Amino acid sequence: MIQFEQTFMNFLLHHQEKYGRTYHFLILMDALVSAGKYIQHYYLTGALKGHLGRAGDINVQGEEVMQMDQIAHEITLHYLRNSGRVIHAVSEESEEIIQINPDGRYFVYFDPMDGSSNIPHGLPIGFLFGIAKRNLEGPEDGHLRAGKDYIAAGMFVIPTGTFTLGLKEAGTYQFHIDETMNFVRPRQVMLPQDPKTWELSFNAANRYTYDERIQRWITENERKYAFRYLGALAGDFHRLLNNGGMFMYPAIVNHPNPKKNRPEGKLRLMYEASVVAFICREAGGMAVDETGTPILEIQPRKHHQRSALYVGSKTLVEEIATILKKSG
Ligand code: FDP
Repeated sequence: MIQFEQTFMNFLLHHQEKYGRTYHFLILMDALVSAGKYIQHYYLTGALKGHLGRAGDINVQGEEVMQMDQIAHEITLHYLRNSGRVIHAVSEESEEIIQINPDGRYFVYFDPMDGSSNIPHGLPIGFLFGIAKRNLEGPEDGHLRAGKDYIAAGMFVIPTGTFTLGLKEAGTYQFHIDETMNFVRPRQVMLPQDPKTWELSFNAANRYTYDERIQRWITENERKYAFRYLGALAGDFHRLLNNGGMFMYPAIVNHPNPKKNRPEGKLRLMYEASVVAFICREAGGMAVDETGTPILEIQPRKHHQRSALYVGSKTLVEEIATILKKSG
C-alpha cells in the first residue's frame, strides 16, 4: 500500500494561506530547501569524490580538494541570489557581509556546514539559517537583526535527512527527506515536559575550564540525566528537541593556558546560537548566554559575534540563568 505524504512545500503553502502571508517567503524557502538538498547530495557522495578532506588536501588526481564547507557555501549563495529575495547574507564562510539585492525583502544569516570536526568522518553536520525581514514601513538601514526579530529559523541535519523549521509564533516542525528527495511528513515538535528523557550535552573535556558556578551545577545535577555529545550543534540540538534537557557551550574562563580562554564563548550568535534559540522558543524552550540574558534579546554588534549558549528545557535553562545572574 502506498503511503502518500504531505510535502514540506504543501505544508508551507497552507501555512502562508492560513496566516495571510505573501509568496515571497515561499520563494526564499524553496531556495533554502534546494540548497539543503544539494548539500545533502554532495555530502553523501563527498567521500568518493574526495571532498571530505582537510584544507589543502590533494585528491587522487593530484588536485587540491574543494572543501565541503566551501561547496556548501557556494551552493547556498547560488540559490539565495537566484531567489531575488535577499538583501544581504551573512555566512560563516565569508568574512564580509554578502550584498545581494538592495530590493530584496529578507536578510539571511547562515552556517552552511556546522560541526566541521565531523566532516572527515562523514558524520552528521548541520546547515543552519535564520531569516529576518526588511522594514516595510519606512527606509531600511540594513542593521543586523537580533534573534527576536527573526521570522523563521531552520536546521538541516546532513546526511541524516531531517529538516527542522521554527516559524514565528507558529511552532517548530520537523520533516524527513524521502526517496524522491522531498521533505515530507510534517510533525510539530514540543520539548517534552517529563524529565525522564532529558539529556545533558556539552564538551566534557572543557568542564574544568567553565565558571566555578557552572562546574558546581554540573557536579550537583549530572547524575539525574543521560549525557550525549556528538560535537555538531545541529545533531546535538536535534536530539535535545526530541528528548528535552539542555545543550550548553559555556564560556571558557578557567583554561590552564589563559590564552585559550574564550570569555565570549565559541558559538556564533547570528547563525548558530540565535537559530537554535529561535527554534527552541517555538518548541516551548529557551536559551541564554553567559550573563543569563535571553539569546534572542542580544543585539549583534558584529556579524561573526560569538556567544556562550545554554539552550533547552525551560526549567533547566531558567535554573542556569538564575545562577549566572548572581555575581560569582
Ligand atoms: P565545529 O567547531 O566542529 O564546527 O560552532 C561550531 C561547532 O562545531 C558546533 O557545531 C559544535 O557544537 C561545537 O562547535 C563543537 O565544539 P568542540 O569541538 O569544542 O566541542
